[in-house]
Amino acid sequence: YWYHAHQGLQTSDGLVGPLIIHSRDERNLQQIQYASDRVIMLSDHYHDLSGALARKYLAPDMENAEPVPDGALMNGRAIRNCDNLPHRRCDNTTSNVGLPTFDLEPKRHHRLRIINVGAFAEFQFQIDEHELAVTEVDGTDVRPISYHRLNINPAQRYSVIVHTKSREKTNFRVRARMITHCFAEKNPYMVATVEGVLRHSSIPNHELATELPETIDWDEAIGLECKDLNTTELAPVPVIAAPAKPDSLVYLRSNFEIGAYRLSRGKFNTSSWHADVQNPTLFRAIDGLQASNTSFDEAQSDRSVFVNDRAFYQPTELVVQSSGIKTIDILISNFDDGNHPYHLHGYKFWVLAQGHGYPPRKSLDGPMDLDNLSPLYDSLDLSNPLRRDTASIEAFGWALIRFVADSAGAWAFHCHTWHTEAGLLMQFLTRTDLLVDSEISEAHRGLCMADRLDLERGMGPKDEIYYDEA
Ligand SMILES: [Cu+2]
Repeated sequence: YWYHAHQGLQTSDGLVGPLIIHSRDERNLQQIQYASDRVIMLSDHYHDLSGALARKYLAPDMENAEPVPDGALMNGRAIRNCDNLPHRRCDNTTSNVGLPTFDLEPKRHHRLRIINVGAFAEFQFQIDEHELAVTEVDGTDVRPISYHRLNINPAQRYSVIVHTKSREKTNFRVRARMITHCFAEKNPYMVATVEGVLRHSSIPNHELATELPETIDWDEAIGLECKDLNTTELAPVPVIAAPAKPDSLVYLRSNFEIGAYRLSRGKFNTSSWHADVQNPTLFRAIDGLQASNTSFDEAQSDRSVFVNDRAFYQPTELVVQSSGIKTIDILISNFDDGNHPYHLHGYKFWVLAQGHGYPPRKSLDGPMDLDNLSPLYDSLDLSNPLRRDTASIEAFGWALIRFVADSAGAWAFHCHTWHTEAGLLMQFLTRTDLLVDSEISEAHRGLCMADRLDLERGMGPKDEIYYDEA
């Protein structure tokens, strides 16, 4: 796992770090035993702070042209030649700081935990002349499958096992390339690949490598499309079958639309999220449930999992409410030309199916319900699908995911990129039967009663600031 800021895109400014939780059962769940355990964080890197970039990104006529990174970092490190950045305050006197360097004992297996902590770019990661056996996906241990290159989208995590076989060489190039085809514009200052060095070395060496070794790249074509690694072959350990049927299917059309003032905003169905910093949905829900406020009554819907548009203002707060333990399917169709790594807070979901175009269904103009989608549902293999918390929907693609809503809270479901700031977020308000007995601490209430301007510091810009520009 990893921790990061969730106010605006402060993640992009470096407020991130790994959070590694060791299972007591790790030695059994991981099917290749390893001698060492390392973290490699990959990140796109912007030479401007997220606040300035977000203001420009969300301005009129930008049509969702996301900020294009200036470079990439491996564990926060990369070397740039300042001669190529004449417009920046930058000099080459610190260019001897060393490359990202990983010393691994020879003739052993080693676990590398790859985390994409960036704001937008998908990476393709590789170590020359070393296969990567994937053994963990977003905290789920899986049976090892080897890849030459690993595609990883923002917020996703993969563990890979590498074997430091004895060879004539000891130093190998580690490459992490951003897939630049998904960038909206050309950035003439961008360096799309960050490179490091893997050293087979049995003695700890505190000197970082300063030169990139000439080692052999894989000869397959490099990836150009932004989409998830094909994970259908990855089988979790232990086996957990998905529930046979959902209690409810939530269909989300994910899209960017240009609205008033020529502002392009991300939408789930007809909703584009705007947080009310002083009145979080969770507080309103707990207070409302405790006061038996009828706007939280399930009786307002004939379904046990429903969009609560009485307690929440649907155009800016799409909240799906449920009580008791419910199995919820989310079918997302992506109607734009960008890739979206969707992340669900608080739960892991089963990735049941992903595809391009529309999901298979009986009637092309029929509703997106279980009956019309029976060709899709009949084709699912529920025996042991991959469980993860961040799955991408490729451009003009779709995905079907399933989770068991058994934990009380207001859980965000959002695209883990700049698009969150454009409104591509909704929430699942789950286990209202337990939430009614929850308590909000005075400290939490006090935090939300702070001055609105203070609370909004670091958040993305509001639409209102653009009205004069439009
Ligand atoms: Cu997105």
